[in-house]
Amino acid sequence: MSIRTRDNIRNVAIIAHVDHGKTTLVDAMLHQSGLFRENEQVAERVLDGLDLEREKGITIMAKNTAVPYRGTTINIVDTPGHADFGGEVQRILKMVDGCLLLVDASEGPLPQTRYVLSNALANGLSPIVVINKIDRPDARIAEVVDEVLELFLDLDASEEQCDFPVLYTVAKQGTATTDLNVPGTDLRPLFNMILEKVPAPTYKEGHPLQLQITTLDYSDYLGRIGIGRVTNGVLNVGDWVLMTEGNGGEKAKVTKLYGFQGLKRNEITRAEPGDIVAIAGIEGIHLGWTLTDPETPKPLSQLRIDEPSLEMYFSINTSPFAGREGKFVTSRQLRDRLFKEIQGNPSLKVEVTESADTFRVLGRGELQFAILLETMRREGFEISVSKPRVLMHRDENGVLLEPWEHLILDVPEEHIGTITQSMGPRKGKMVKMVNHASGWVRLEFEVPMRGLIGLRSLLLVETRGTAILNHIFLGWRDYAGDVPHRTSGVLIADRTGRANAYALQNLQERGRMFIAPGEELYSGMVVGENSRSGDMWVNPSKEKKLTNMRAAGSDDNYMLHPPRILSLENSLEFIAEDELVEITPTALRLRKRHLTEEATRKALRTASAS
Ligand SMILES: Nc1nc2c(ncn2[C@@H]2O[C@H](COP(=O)(O)OP(=O)(O)OP(=O)(O)O)[C@@H](O)[C@H]2O)c(=O)[nH]1
Ligand SMILES: [Mg+2]
Repeated sequence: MSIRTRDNIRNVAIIAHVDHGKTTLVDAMLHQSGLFRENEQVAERVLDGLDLEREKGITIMAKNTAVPYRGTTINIVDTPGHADFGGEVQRILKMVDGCLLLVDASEGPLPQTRYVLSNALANGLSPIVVINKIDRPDARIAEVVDEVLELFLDLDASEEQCDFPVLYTVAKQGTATTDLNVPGTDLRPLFNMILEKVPAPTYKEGHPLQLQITTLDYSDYLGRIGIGRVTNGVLNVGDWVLMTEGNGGEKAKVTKLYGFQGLKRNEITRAEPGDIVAIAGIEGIHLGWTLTDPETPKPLSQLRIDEPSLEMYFSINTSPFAGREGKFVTSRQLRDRLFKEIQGNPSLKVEVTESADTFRVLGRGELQFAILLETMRREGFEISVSKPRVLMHRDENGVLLEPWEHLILDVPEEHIGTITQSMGPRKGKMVKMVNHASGWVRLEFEVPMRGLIGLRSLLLVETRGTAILNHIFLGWRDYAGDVPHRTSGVLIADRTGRANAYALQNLQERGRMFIAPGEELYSGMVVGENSRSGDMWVNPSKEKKLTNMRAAGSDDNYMLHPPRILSLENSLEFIAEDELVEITPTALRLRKRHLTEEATRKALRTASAS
């Protein structure tokens, strides 16, 4: 079979560490390709279309788009930069023939840069290096280019890969240049570089169909959608295909096929080699499966999906306030929602448990869980969840292993001492320290994943908001021993009632309160953090004794500290093993698993006896 090339197509992925400007660059590419009308209003970072993506300013799901340039279709895949979504990048790279490796001109390569680059190199891609944000006053362009080269060498890139082309960009202004002495005026140098350096797709003439599903999407209207690239062969609407992972598989008829153009998906009737397409209407379509010819099946090699490293238990809301604030409160609804989630989100796993009300959810990181929970509460769910727990396993010799992470911390010099002190009990080992001679240092640690839980909030306090934390999965290594979690106890409401200022004024001497006067409480609800260790059951609705002299509360001036409001992520980090976060569309409450002091004590006794 002779090899053919589709000269008028380029398939390229944009990869980088979180926030280095991928989505902004795609924005500019879309704008400059003439896809939008002159006066069309287009949102900034338009591809980050999910509500949570816009609010958090991060990309959660990879997205496909395509722009025309000088008679060529450039298919672009924007990928998420956050480590929790790294698995997605790994698969996306199977769809493309080249990639843009973006690096922030000031931050330089960070852990996720390393991760995405190593995956690109492993797929045999020769990245184009894009040094972005060269407009930053603290840009250190030449140094960053050197650091990128070092990273390539460190990752055993081939000579050809190390000889990468470099572009300098300001994605925000939509400019690129190959020469720092000549300021960019638009993105033409980038488009030209893509045409020149990214190989056009090739295929074997006459080869049977091969199309591997590398991302999934879901729409209420179309159901499950599989996205992938035609590697070989042709796919027509109406064709019967075999969907297979290797041996066996199922036959299916392709009824709906879409191509990408700008932000739209257009219905098409035929897809050819090199095309990236979306397929709807096949219920059982699976990630990683190849769609191939039923007569001469030629499945592509299997996709590797990173194993989950965290588990959490999701249950229906069992607090006394259950059903007050949400629309979806039954275990059936929770179950259906979770199983629908894994249809489009392969990096999560859901398992049933002995209790019909509780599901075990496995994933890659806390952010991933927080995003799912936030999405669900907005849809109207009430859920209670346990503390995320790091998974461990034993190797073939019975040695206990746990996930370790590579942590990079950028902080002002004066905080080195505080940081090393915080890392000790968390079993972090410093492996590198670089002084940028700018007053800032970069500290690198290897630390068990358990030691990272709660670290971000702690360091932000200790370094007065300056610390920048980045981490990435390192591998399964020996169990590091005990890592202390929260050392303080909590204050817990001992009865149902309404918090009042008089009671809170007294309680705030014992710790930091999470609630304000007027808030409704139930027995077992966590209302504050105890400044000492150990839990304390308290009465936040205790009324002031009425005296003959004047009515209670009327003209008292209470000096209350503002309550500490925990975000969802903070709540997940904060709770202890015997506590839960109650999540409803309008409230986040912390609670004890058992709602009375007696039951909590009893559970503790049973646990320590067993
Ligand atoms: N100064 C400056 N800021 C930029 C530039 N490009 C992007 N930014 C800003 O950097 C931030 C992150 O940009 P995004 O495009 O969301 O980054 P991303 O790489 O898509 O982030 P994730 O998808 O979450 O990994 C935004 O606030 C952008 O406005 C640039 O060239 N110069
Ligand atoms: Mg993005």
